[in-house]
Amino acid sequence: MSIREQLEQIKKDGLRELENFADAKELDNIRVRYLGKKGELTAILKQMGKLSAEERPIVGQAANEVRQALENAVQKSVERLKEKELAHRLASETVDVTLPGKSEPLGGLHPLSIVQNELIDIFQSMGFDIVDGPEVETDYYCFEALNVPKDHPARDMQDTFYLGDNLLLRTQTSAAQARVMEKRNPPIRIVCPGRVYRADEVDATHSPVFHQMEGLVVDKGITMCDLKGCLEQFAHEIYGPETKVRFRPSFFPFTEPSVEVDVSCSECGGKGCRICKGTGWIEILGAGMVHPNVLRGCGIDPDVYSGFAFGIGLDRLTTTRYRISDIRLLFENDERFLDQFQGK
Ligand code: 2U9
Repeated sequence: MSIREQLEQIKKDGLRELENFADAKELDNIRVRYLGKKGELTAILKQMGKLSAEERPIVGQAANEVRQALENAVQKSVERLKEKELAHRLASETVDVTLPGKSEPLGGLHPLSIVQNELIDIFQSMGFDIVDGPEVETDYYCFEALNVPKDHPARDMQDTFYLGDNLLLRTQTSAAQARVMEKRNPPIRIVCPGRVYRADEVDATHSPVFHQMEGLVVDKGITMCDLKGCLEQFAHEIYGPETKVRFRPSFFPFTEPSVEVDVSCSECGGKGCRICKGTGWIEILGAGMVHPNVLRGCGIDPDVYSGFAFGIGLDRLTTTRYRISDIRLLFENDERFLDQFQGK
C-alpha cells in the first residue's frame, strides 16, 4: 500500500471509530491511537523520507488534511459527548414540582408555659413587674425572712430538699420576692413565676417539682380591699367577667390575715357540678396581707407601709384548664401529649 493509500485508510478507519465509541475514555484512546506522538499518523509521517522531493509536499498536504479531518471529528465527538452528558444530568436531576412537600414539624409551647405567659400578660397589664430568683436558696430567704422560724414544721427535713446546712431548693418563689423587698423601696408591685420544690411523693396530684406564680404589692395604704380588687380583676380575665370571688380565712406564716381564695365554678356558674364537687366554688389560690415581721425583716417600716401577697399554683391551674387528669403528664414530655397544645 502506498503512503497515500495508507493515509486514506487511516482517515477512513479513524472517522468510523470516532462515530462509534462508548465514553470519554474510549474517545481519548482513539484520539491518542490516531493523532498521538506514537500514533498511526505520526508513524506514516516518519516514512516521508522515502518519498521523492516532488511527492513529499503533496503527501505532506494530504497528511495534514487527514490530521485536520480527524481533529475536527474528535472535536465534534467531544461536543457530542458533552451534550449527551448534559442531557443525562438534566434528565436525572429533574425536580418533580408536583410532588407533595415535606413539612418540618413545628414545636409548640408546653401547656404550663401557655398558662404562665397568660398570667404574666394579665399581671403586666395591671402594672406588675416580673422578677426572677435562684432555685437554690438560702435558709434565710426561703424561711427566716418569710416569718418561718427555726422550729416551724414547714422546715421539716421531710418537706424540704436540703442541700447543706444553709442551702436548699426553694419551696416557694416568695424567697425571690423577699430579696426584691430588701433592695427596692416601695411602691413595689411584682410577680415571680418559677419552679419550686417540695419532698412530696409522686402521684396524680403531687410532684416534688412544681410551678408557682406569687405576687406582692407594698405601698402606703394598701388594704385587703386592694387585694380583693386585684384578684377579682385577675379572675375576670381568666374565667370571664361574670366570675365571683370569695375569701375564706386561712393561715400562712408570711401573711396576716391570710385567706384562701375561691372563684365561682365556670363550668356550672355556681349551681354545683362534678367539677366543683357540688359546692359551686373552686379554690384557685392563697393570699393575705404581708405579715409586719416580713416587712420589718426586709427593712420596710410596717407602721408606714402595708402590702398584700398571693400565691397561685400553676400546675393545678393548667390541669383544670385543660382537663388533664394526671399532673405527671406535665413532666413526662410525651410528644403525643405535648402535640395537643401546638398552636394554643
Ligand atoms: C412575700 C411575702 C408573702 C405569697 C403567698 C400564698 C399565700 C399561697 C400557695 C399557692 C399554691 C403555694 O403553690 S402553692 O402551693 N401560696 O397560698 N402565697 S400568700 O406570700 C408572700 C409572698 C412574698 C415577700
